[in-house]
Amino acid sequence: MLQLKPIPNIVSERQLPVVNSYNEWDPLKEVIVGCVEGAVVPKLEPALLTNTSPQNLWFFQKYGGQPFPQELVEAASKELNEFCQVLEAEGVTVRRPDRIDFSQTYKTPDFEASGFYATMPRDVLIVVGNEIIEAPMAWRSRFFEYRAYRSLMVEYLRRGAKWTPAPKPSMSDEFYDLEYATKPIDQRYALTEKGQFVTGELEPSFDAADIVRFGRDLFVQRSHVTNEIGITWLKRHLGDQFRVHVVKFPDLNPMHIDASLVPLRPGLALVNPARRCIQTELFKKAGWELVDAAPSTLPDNWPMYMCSSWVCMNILSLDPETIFVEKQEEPMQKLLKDLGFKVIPVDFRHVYTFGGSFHCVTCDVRRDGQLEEYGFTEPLEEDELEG
Ligand code: DAV
Repeated sequence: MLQLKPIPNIVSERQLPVVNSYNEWDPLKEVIVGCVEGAVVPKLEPALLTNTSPQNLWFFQKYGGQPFPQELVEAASKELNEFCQVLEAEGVTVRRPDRIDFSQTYKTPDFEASGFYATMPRDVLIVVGNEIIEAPMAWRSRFFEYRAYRSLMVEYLRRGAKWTPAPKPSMSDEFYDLEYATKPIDQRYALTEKGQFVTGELEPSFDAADIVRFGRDLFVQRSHVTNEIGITWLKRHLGDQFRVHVVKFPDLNPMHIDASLVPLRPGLALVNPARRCIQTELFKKAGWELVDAAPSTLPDNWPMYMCSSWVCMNILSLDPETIFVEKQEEPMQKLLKDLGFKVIPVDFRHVYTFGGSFHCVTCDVRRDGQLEEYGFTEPLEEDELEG
């Protein structure tokens, strides 16, 4: 007999579909929180090489294919577990990924790699309405990451959710611009400004964290891991019920949109003052106020191998009035309090080291809300989108 995992008790909740989330702020009911145990440093590969700054290359050269240093894992694990307790104390059902062996080397017809981690469910999973989509990510080390979430996906399927893995790219050498990936960083930056990325258009790819949800309207960025044909897949898959808009930022290198454009409640979003969204007018016309995030208080020497300290704005909303913010990010806390939010501070600096913060380490499976529009009208002017 197949052994099913016990299903958390949800009788006290208003009858919502098990998977139900349309935006980033409706009251949170169930969330997947990533795990850092078993995290393996990816071996250098084309897309990772592009996303790594020269001063961090040594880390991947030294540890690629090996577990992350134990003391980093322990410190981040403690913070993640405490965050889960805080969420549960707020009445949120917390789910965690399965433990799988990321150190195993695998070989497909196109490449060989070892794995990474199940720390950032935001990158691989996105909930749009009642559907949960597995993103076709562009790092070879992430090819099998979905396996850590498979038992959860099957459970959600059994409980009524629509579950769709998007077609994964083969990630053969032809999928990447290998010459671009090995150019010095300043040359790469100059090429990226002209619209060149390490991933080409041979097959669709996107990371779910390059998408941000505002109800009927979703905003997505072209990045080194999200290509145009990937965005086309998403648009066509979601159909007429949703509208997917491509937005641009002055810096096209950051992986993921969730330290650049972060909605807080209807009509109010954070933007990154180091890379404000080029289509600001589009948001203003829709009645949205865009507020600059406050910079991080993180010391310069803090180990950050995979993201910038702007993850200080990578918050998670418990509801439209309450936000989780890193405990030592006092300027961000003050900004949010001044905007009328209740702030729940949680220690998270050691999680930053693994490439993200509250938004990255979560996938909000169920929020209490429904499909709505928040001021954006159709059609959005093409020239607004072109910036
Ligand atoms: O600024 O490095 C981090 C976003 C992680 N999901 C940055 C973007």
